[in-house]
Amino acid sequence: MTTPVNVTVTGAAGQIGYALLFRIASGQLLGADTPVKLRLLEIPQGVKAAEGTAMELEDCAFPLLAGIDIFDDPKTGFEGANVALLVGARPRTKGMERGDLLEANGGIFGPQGEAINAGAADDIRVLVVGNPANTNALIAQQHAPDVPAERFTAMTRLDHNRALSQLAAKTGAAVADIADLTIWGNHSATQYPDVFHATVAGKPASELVDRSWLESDFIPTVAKRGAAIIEARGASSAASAANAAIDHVHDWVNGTADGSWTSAAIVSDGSYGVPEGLISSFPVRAKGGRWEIVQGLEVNDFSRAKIDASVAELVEERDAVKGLGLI
Ligand code: NAX
Repeated sequence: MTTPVNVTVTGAAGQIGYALLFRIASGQLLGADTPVKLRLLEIPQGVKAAEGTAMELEDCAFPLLAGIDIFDDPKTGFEGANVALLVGARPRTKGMERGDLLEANGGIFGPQGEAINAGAADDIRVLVVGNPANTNALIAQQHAPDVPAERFTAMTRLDHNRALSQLAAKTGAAVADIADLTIWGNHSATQYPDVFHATVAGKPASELVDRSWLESDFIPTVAKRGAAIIEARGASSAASAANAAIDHVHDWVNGTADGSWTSAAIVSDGSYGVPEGLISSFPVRAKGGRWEIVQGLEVNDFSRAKIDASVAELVEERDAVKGLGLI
């Protein structure tokens, strides 16, 4: 049997964790030939529930699941990790200012970055799901100076998938017929879902939908979909978030399909005017286990303004965490 891949999942007892772990253990994250060892990291209050989930994972008798360990200390939780899914985060509670939220999450993602730096495997790949995902990823990355910066990413794949689905519904096409859609910027209400390079069954999407639909329907629907799910379900997106995390890591490790691209928040190299070092969403392809930003796309004035607004928010968040001494 091939050596199992160690996958650390934080927030393992949460609702995304519950939707995620069974899919990882069944082989959907890394492929049907790759055994996995799960390392569940929780806070002490979450350990008992994580133990319950571990019992259920055992009861599935997944052939690819080579072991499950549970931790409440990041130092041990990330030891030997090849893939880390950072899902657990401090949610915003009533009356909490943005600075308090960033500080509380700095207290989580700083030490987790240090633990990754100290103990993870050389090929560690990190996906941050817990919000504010882009800035949490930046904090973790800044605390892991020995890990190549490109190994820290944040999730905008759920936004990407939501955009695919909305565009398919509007044009009457199948999701599989849509290519080259992009989410730019922050995983927040300022994100910019861009259809100007997208095609629907080979036709430019911009010829099939008009500007007013884009502005007053598509963009706000995608950006506010999380709130709409909470309103309808009484709880935030869980299975769709877990699905997007699977898509992100699966593509990162195995490569994106030939031709088309997807969206992921990765460390900027300065492309498209996004300041170097920010973790911002781009059009990306994965090849040989690395994300590459799709280069050379023309950015029209409408897109430029939207990208700039979302990137400005990321700059503000970065400056705020810098000001708080978190990076
Ligand atoms: P839950 O509240 O159900 O679960 C979070 C779990 O994390 C809890 O079990 C908690 O004990 C644990 N936890 C908290 N601090 C921890 C720490 N320091 N170490 C380890 N575990 C810790 O939240 P859930 O619905 O699972 O959502 C998790 C995160 O995903 C939230 O921050 C949420 O905002 C974020 N989301 C991000 C999305 C994205 O597209 N990037 C979409 C879905 C989701 O909203």
